[in-house]
Amino acid sequence: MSEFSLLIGTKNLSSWSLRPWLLMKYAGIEFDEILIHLDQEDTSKNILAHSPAGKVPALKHKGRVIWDSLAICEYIAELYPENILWPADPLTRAHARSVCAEMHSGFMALRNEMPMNCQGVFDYKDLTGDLASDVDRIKEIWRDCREKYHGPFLFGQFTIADCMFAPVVFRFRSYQVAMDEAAQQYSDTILSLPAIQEWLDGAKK
Ligand SMILES: N[C@@H](CCC(=O)N[C@@H](CS)C(=O)NCC(=O)O)C(=O)O
Repeated sequence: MSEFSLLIGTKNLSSWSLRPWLLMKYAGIEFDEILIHLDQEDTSKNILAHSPAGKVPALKHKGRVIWDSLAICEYIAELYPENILWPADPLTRAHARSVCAEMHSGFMALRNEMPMNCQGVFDYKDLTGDLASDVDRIKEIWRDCREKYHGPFLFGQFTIADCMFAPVVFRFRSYQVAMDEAAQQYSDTILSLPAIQEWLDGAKK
């Protein structure tokens, strides 16, 4: 049994769970997985047995619970500073935190109209209104970050920002969103990660 237990939801669907899961896998931190099946009658009860917030993900460590994807990522980054999970330069780190916060608190149209379904492939639909704005803004973030910090990840090396946007890569793939070169290259970078392939294998089960 490892010192960390990460409570996650159904891998095919749980975009918030993917974020800290990917961070811990990428950083090589061992953890036990507690899988909760979402959209079941007892989902809420099963989550509440571990976490007072009643949502996944949640991290159990040293008898305490840390909930919310971003709080878990911050905690892991603090515990393992040598893994440099945020950019080292303060201004670059502030930029990374800005795009993470933007993802964490925004893009409601994308979340509502393109829910993550890792395995799903859906008909292309014309993007209009708020959904089109969300998709354009995400592509702009990816293009801008990869140009400024020279890729292959958003801030050069892999950081928490890549965890925040990894579920969007699955969404763009499933809903066949038209990609510019930067978005395509960034998506390929994320999809080629062994941890992402491991998550996809789990999503098939
Ligand atoms: N802001 C939260 C969102 C967590 C969240 O909405 N999780 C969903 C699954 S992706 C959930 O727990 N749904 C189960 C339910 O509401 O019963 C975070 O970042 O962790």
